[in-house]
Amino acid sequence: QFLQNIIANPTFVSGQANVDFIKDHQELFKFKVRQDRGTKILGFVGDIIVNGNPDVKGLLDPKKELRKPVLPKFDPDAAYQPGTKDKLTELGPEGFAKWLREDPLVHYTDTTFRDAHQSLLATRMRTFDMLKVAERYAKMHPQTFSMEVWGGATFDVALRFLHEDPWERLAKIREAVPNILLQMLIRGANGVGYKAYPDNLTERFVQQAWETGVDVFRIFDSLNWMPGMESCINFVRKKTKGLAEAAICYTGDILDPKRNQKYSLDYYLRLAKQIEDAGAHILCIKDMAGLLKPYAATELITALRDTVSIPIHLHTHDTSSLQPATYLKAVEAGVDVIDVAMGSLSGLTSQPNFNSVVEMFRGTPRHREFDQDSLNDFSNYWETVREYYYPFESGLKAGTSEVFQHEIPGGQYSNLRPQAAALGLGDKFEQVKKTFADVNELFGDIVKVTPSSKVVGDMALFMVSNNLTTSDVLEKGQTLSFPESVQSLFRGDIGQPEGGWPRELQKVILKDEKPFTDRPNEHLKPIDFKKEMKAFEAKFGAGGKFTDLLSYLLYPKVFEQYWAHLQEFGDVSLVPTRVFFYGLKPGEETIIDIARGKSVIVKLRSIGEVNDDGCRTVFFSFNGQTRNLEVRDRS
Ligand code: 3PY
Ligand code: ZN
Repeated sequence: QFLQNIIANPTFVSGQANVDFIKDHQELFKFKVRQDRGTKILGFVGDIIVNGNPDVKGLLDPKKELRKPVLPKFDPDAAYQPGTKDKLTELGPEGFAKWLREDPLVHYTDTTFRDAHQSLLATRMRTFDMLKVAERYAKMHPQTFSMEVWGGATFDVALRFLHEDPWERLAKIREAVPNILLQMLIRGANGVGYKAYPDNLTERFVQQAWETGVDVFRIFDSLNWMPGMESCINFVRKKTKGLAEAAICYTGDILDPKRNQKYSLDYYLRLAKQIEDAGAHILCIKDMAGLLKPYAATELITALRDTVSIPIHLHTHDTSSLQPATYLKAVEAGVDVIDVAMGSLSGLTSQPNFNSVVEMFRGTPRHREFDQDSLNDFSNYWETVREYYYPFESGLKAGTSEVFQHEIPGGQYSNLRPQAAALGLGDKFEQVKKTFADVNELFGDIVKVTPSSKVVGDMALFMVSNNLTTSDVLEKGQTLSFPESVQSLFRGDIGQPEGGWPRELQKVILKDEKPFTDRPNEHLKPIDFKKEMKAFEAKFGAGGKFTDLLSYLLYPKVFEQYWAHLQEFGDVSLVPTRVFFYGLKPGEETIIDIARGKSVIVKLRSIGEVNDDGCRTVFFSFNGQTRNLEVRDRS
């Protein structure tokens, strides 16, 4: 420990240690009491019992009953059947894409582990609940095209709120699912963040994601700006043997003369060709808000199949509840893969219902067979598990055609409401949605998806909080101080929209600052990984993992907090979800698998009164032995 303290000391690391170094730095003799895994986890459980999980504070329903989920049936001894992952290994990315384009049956991507919960439950689904069923799923449904399991908001949320390592999540899912393609969503030059990152950071990130388990990289740019996607497509081609799936984000309505001036069929076809020319193996139509209506899908997919020779993957959100019809038309028009979510995590702002969409095609030439009883088993499992996440539900009860007006992406909807509530605008959510549409018009009708959609949301909240109309913004703009994200958008930090930014508004927002129109990443210094690793180890201890370094470089503050939590409580992803969010009641017990083949049984006996030091004694039985813990009461 003494040596570790020395090599982690900033004075020592900077090479400025002199002969009095040890004398002057008495903190070098401060040793942390080493705690075993079980004790650390017990500390976490004790803290949740006394103080609650801050993530669900104020959102609890004391009457809520939580049932135990029933695991779907499977044969644990059965071998994994070969699936799309094996096909990719056999054919390579080019051969695989050709095979996919020619396969007559429709393929399915299951988004349950990523977009479904991002869009319904504020991205809070924990690795714990996924791992309970991942192997079962891979064994029961090997004909699935891919499982979307990573990227988008999950990276940030795993570290920030769930105190989990996203890389570990991916590695564990890969181990449980060796036969089906694993898919991630990457925001092009913005990686899994909300801003541009140096190119070499994105390159190493892509390489590491492939090595840890990602096969399909769905790449998009939040303004459909090709330069924001091209480098990422190249990184996938150069650094992996996986599939570069580049996406066009769908907005407006190609069949509505009022909405198809800018975002016309020709616009989409032109982009599709550019994407194919950039080297993508698969083209995705990413309908993030669920705006692609059924007859528009017929036109779009038919024309795309004639324009490009790569396979086409369709993604949508069922916010309006029309989207199964869109899938019907898209499949008729020859789309190759569609995105669906397990029944009980489908619909509304999530993807259409996997179980039901499969049935829609039964008896037709493009039907792909799935064991429906088993799909329903999985749906029942998720229905029970979903209840554990009730504080994160968005409150949307039924499909809404309002989405065709506000165009809020499904993945953003479940976050915008709490964001509005946090600003005291909870009862003005209707106005926020309407203002979201006004801001879009003000900004020149842009593509809205993370991160551009977040900026539109920030501006809408800013205007509603300050009682501003769009004309107020234009007239009084010089005296307003706009949210930082809005200034950044108009500066060009996340790229360029079709047709450029409205000039007058850009001037109002940026004042005297000059915008740029080239790739924002060109303005960023490349990362010196050797130097960064040295600094990382000086800060967090020797033997740093490269994946941790990447997490730190992407989200420095969030990683620091995650790291501190890890040191104090250990790997809390192993704690069952019910205990993670709600703790234990006196008399309740839980089993925690703290390592492979090693479990501890924790039972809460009672909680003491607050003592003079502001602590409570929590009385546990731990593997049958009495263990008392002093926990500071911060409530
Ligand atoms: C994300 O970027 O997280 C999205 O899901 C965009 O749709
Ligand atoms: Zn989505």
